[in-house]
Amino acid sequence: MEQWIEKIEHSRDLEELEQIRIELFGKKGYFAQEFQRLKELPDEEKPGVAKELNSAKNRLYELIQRRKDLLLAQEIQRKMAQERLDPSLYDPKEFKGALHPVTYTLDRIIEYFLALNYAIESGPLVEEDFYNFEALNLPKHHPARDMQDTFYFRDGKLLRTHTSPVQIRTMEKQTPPIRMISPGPVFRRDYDLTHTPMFHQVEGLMVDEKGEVDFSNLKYILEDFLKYMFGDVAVRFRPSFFPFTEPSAEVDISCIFCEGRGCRVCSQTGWLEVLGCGMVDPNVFKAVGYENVSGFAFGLGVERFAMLNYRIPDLRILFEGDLRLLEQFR
Ligand code: 2U9
Repeated sequence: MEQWIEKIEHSRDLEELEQIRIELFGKKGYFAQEFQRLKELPDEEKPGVAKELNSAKNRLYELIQRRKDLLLAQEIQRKMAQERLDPSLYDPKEFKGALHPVTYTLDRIIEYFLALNYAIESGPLVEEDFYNFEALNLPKHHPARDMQDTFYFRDGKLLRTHTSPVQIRTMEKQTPPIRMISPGPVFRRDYDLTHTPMFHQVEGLMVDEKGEVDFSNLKYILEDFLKYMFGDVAVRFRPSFFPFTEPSAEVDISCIFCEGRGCRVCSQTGWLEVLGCGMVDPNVFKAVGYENVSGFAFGLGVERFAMLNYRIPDLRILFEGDLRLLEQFR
């Protein structure tokens, strides 16, 4: 008896304790054998020995249970120290989950363009230099390539820095007219308060016979789209430059926080930049073998739209995986 108690108290882990339990209570274990031997005893001794055996059995059983609880607690402690398990995580029975605000925003953007019969296209995240840069009027050593820092693989492939390669691939496969958007993740070597190495873009492209698509079409669509997304806002186009569009523009909406009066979010300007756009550069059409066409293109960052739409003050909140964010989107 004392031996068994000692063995139990000195067991170092749950596995060792389980071995002891089997030795004691298993089919061929200590108690099974002792109860077998009971049969051979003279009848008058049987009740006394049986009583003793039963009480020893109960005591050892109790000790094993207590030791098991202790070892389990120690194991959890050790695992928590090792794995940095967060014991404050939500109880899945209480929290049913929700879609991420970026998903809601993406869905809403896609909904708008689906209603206008735009096709939704997608493509590889690991891209070739040609589709990500060359075909977009960004030849090697072009200074504009420095505008975005790129994740390169050793074989020369790269993580796409925009979804524009999807438009190139679509134009290669199809003939005009083209009316499409390309939503999806993009990657840039950038990490600070307002940039993350991965974010989501939606880009759009419309191509038809020369003269059929012009800047006024682009202006109309984007103004309508921005009012659909942000409500009753003013929209303005500012001249800008992108290698893949000419002419190019950046698009602002009147600040949704101060209604254009000037505040911290809009840096007292009354305007928030939300889009880039322009007429597709002839060199881009040349790269895909298109002739006698014209087209417009635009691009936007989905995280930025989500932050403005849901008044999320800090980009990092979207990437932390804190369920308290999702709880607000059920
Ligand atoms: C093809 C031809 C032209 C896509 C365009 C922008 C302007 C633009 C930025 C918005 C915020 C990127 O996510 S962001 O940082 N985009 O300003 N994008 S025109 O032009 C194209 C694309 C594909 C074949």
